[in-house]
Amino acid sequence: MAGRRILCVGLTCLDVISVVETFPEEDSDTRCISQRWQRGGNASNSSTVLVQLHESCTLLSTLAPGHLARYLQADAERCGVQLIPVWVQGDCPSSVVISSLHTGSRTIVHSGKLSEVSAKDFESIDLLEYKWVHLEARAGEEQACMLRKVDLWNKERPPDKAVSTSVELEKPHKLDTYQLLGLADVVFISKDFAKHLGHSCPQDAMQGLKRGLKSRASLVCPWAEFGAWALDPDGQLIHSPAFPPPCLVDTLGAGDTFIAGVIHILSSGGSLQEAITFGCKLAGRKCGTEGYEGLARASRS
Ligand SMILES: Nc1ncnc2c1ncn2[C@@H]1O[C@H](COP(=O)(O)OP(=O)(O)O)[C@@H](O)[C@H]1O
Ligand SMILES: *[C@@H]1O[C@H](CO)[C@@H](O)[C@H](O)[C@H]1NC(C)=O
Ligand SMILES: CC(=O)N[C@H]1CO[C@H](CO)[C@@H](O)[C@@H]1O
Repeated sequence: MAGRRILCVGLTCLDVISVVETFPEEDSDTRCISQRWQRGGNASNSSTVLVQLHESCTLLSTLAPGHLARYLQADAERCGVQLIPVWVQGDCPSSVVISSLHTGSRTIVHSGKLSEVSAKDFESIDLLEYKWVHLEARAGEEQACMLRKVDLWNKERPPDKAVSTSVELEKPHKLDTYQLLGLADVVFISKDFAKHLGHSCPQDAMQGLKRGLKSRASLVCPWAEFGAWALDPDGQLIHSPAFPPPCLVDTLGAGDTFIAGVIHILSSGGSLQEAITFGCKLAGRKCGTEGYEGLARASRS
């Protein structure tokens, strides 16, 4: 089947970002320079980037009915992301961000919280439509079931119908997500996650985690301005340098952009070395612009 899709499972939230000259004093009354509303969340951000790379992308997220959900759905539609809501009770997650130009600080206040997409919600997905399933690790037990389901599904299909899986492990305090390490074809681990496990460099993290992977899985570890490291299915360590933009503008969401770039290349048959190099180029380009404008022009070569 032509044009199989990529499915991302994770959080969709609203970020309201007010840019101020200097951080306000408590109990004062000031104006900001600019304010923007953004659909955020890691899986949500990666979906936005995947669509720019001309992938058909579906985002499966929990939402609570109300005006925030309406905004998030409209924004996904505007960006070409097919958002499939799992309706639950509660308040959609949102964040108020005060971004100070003077110091570069970002002060963030979170609100709202919803239950996570469950294995049962995942049952509604017709895997025939997909070539790749990416999970933002948030609910270990439930997501382990999803990955096992894809594995079973693959065993009953010819290889050209197989669905690949990836997972991003990045919240060190969510210990139950550690089990996902051994269940996906590609595992992304963030610098924070690696450091939390006591690894001070990506090479150590790879060495320490490789025994937990499933057979012929890959491990990918982006490390900010140092680029990214990875272990390929044969256990070879590979590296791509970072590609810093002429001027650093906005590094928020660089990790989500990197992941989208890697999935894009791997899901169209590229090698892991090509994938992490492309991911670093795309993320570097992202760091040179506000938001995700113009990413698609990043070249693959
Ligand atoms: N300062 C930077 N200069 C160039 N590239 C960067 C920079 N910061 C991040 N990147 C790119 O983004 C990728 C992801 O960076 P990372 O720090 O892991 O993201 P995040 O901060 O979103 O978790 C890196 O592998 C690198 O390619
Ligand atoms: C999502 O992307 C936006 C735009 O770049 C960014 O401001 C936000 O921090 C990102 N969210 C996450 C969770 O990384
Ligand atoms: C909401 C959320 O999980 N945000 C995370 C997205 O990813 C970056 C790093 O990759 C984390 O620092 C954020 O906490």
